[in-house]
Order: sequence, then C-alpha cells, then structure tokens
Amino acid sequence: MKKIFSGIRPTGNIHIGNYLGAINQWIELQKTEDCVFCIADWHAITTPYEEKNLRNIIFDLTATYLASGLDPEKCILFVQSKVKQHTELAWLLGTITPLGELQRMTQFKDKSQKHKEYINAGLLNYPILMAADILLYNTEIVPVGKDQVQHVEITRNIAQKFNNKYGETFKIPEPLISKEGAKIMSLQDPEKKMSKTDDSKGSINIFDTEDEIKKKIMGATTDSDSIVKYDEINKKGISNLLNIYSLFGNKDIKSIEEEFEGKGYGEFKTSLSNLLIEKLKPIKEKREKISNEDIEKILNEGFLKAEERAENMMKEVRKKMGLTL
Ligand code: ATP
Ligand code: LTN
Repeated sequence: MKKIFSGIRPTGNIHIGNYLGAINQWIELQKTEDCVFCIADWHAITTPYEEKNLRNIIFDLTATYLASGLDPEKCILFVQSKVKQHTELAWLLGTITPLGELQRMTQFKDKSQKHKEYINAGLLNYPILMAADILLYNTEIVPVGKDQVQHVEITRNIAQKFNNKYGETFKIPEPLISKEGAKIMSLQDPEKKMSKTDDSKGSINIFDTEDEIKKKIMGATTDSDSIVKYDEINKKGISNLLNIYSLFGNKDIKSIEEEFEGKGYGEFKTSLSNLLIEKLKPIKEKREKISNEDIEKILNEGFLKAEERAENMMKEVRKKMGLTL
C-alpha cells in the first residue's frame, strides 16, 4: 500500500474544480492505498477570513467530503490545527528553507497581489507548513490539482535537504495530477482557474441549486462562432465546458463534439446543465443525511490516528536535530 496525503483549505464552498482535480482522485485512491486527508485550516487563515464562520466551513467541508464518497473506514480524515506536530515540524523545516524559494512561489505572488492589504509572513511560509503536513506522514504520493505541484516540488527539496543534513528521515513525495481534471477554468474568465474565493458566477459549487447551475452554465463565457469544438488556444471557454462534460459524462471529447455537430452552444449548454444536475444530485442527497454529531465523531477519530503517526515521526526528527532535552 502506498502512503497518500492531501489537503484542502476550508475557504468556502467546494466547486467542481476541487471535485475533479482533487477529491475524485482521493475517492479512487482510498480503495487501495493508505490515505490521510486533512482540512488545512491553518492554511486557510493566511488569506482574509471570518473567524466566526471557520468552524461551520470546516464542518461543511467534511460533510462534502463524506457525501462525495470519502469513507472514514478507508482513510484518515482530520483537521490540521488539532495536530500540533504540524506547526512544530513547520518551524524546524523553516530553518533549512531558503527565503528566495518561498518568494518565487506562484501562489504567494498571486495571493499577495490579490490581497495587498494582507501580505503576511504566514502566506510566505505557507509551503513550509504544507511540507510539514506531507512529510509527517511518510507520504509517497500527493494527489493535487496542477496549481499545487510547485508546492510539492518545494516539499521534495526541503525533504532532500533535511535528509542530507541530518540523515535519512523523510521519503521524497511525488505529486499525482489527474490528467484532464487538473485545471478546471472559471466559467466567467476561462484564462483563470475556477477558485473558491474568486467570483461566485465563475464556479459551480457541489451544492448549487438546479437554477444556479443552469444560470451559471448558460451564462458561461464562450466565443461567438457557436461551433462545439475543442481548441484550447482559440476557444478556451467552450474547451473548458467540453472538458467538464467529458469528465462528468464519462465520454471522450471527440464523441461529444460529434453529438453536438451543427447544434450550437445553447443546446450544448442545456445538456451540460442537465448532466451536472443529475450527477450532483446524489451528493446533495447524501449530504442531507450527515449530522454534525457524525462529523464530530469522524474528525475526532481521525485526529487520534493522525496524531499518533505525526508524533512518531516527530520523535525521530527531534532526535536527528539534537532537540532531545
Ligand atoms: P482558494 O480560492 O481558497 O485558493 P481553491 O478553489 O484554489 O481555493 P484549494 O483549497 O486551494 O481550492 O484546493 C483544493 C484542491 O483542489 C487542490 O488539490 C487544488 O489543486 C485543487 N483545485 C483547486 N482549484 C482547481 C481547479 N480549478 N481545477 C482543478 N483542481 C483544482
Ligand atoms: N495548499 C493546498 C492545501 C493543502 C495540501 C496540503 C495539499 C494543505 N496541505 C498537503 C496537499 C498536501 C491547496 O490546495 N491550496
């Protein structure tokens, strides 16, 4: 069994990009591998957030995971801030991470551009905490969307550096990216990735109502020639919709193009809305059956299992670094 680790920030509603890029892979992996998944609340607070909502968002995110098919019998699911070893290891790894590498990270540049009033050291150190998350669990594979690959690469550098300096300790993890779902683009601006914290019209959330889904798909930005054809350079909007259609409908893009030959965007978009409504319905129904008590119990059990593994790793790290008093 391979050791898998991944996380997601509790920053808002889960959208189909998160689902296709990350969660969907996790659901597959839990069937055969040793999986640990965390709700990265310490990462979430590096960008503006409402403290009174955080707990609800964490509960909601957990419920979304469970409704989408994550099974607490088959994986460990926990909240990052419960396991204090993550901050301890992040501090230690910070002492061997070059400042220049952190400043070069695309996400740091993007998010500090977006939140000019809130450029904090936590945002810069974000990848160190993510490295700690991953390395604490002897991780071999990190399933993420494309935007997070750079952070897995810096994690590899940090692990290698630690092993060279203090002796063989960490496995060197590899990113795993789902091929087509790796980057679902915003419906409003197909140049940008679909994101939880950007404009809500650009993303379809898992729990959107049927009306919301229809409105957003019908209003999605497309070019003016009305030919349903995949062309990532000149027809970004329609290509993104074709990609979503193909992933949810389990059909290859060629056959969808054939199906809609001569039919125009209106018909294609209606069909895509219906497909999304049909595919998201069972997740919504399952969500309604999950109570806060269920969630609390699952997260607590996950915390106990995660903490035990994390503490085992920390014992070794402290010893290697001479922190044994
Ligand atoms: P935020 O807007 O807060 O940055 P986000 O929508 O980018 O949030 P994250 O919590 O950062 O979501 O990401 C969770 C997981 O979903 C990561 O593995 C990330 O790579 C993946 N992911 C996020 N957006 C997309 C997308 N548009 N397409 C595919 N995968 C995505
Ligand atoms: N930074 C990630 C979330 C995250 C993560 C992790 C992903 C936090 N810790 C560890 C993989 C492994 C993001 O999606 N924004």
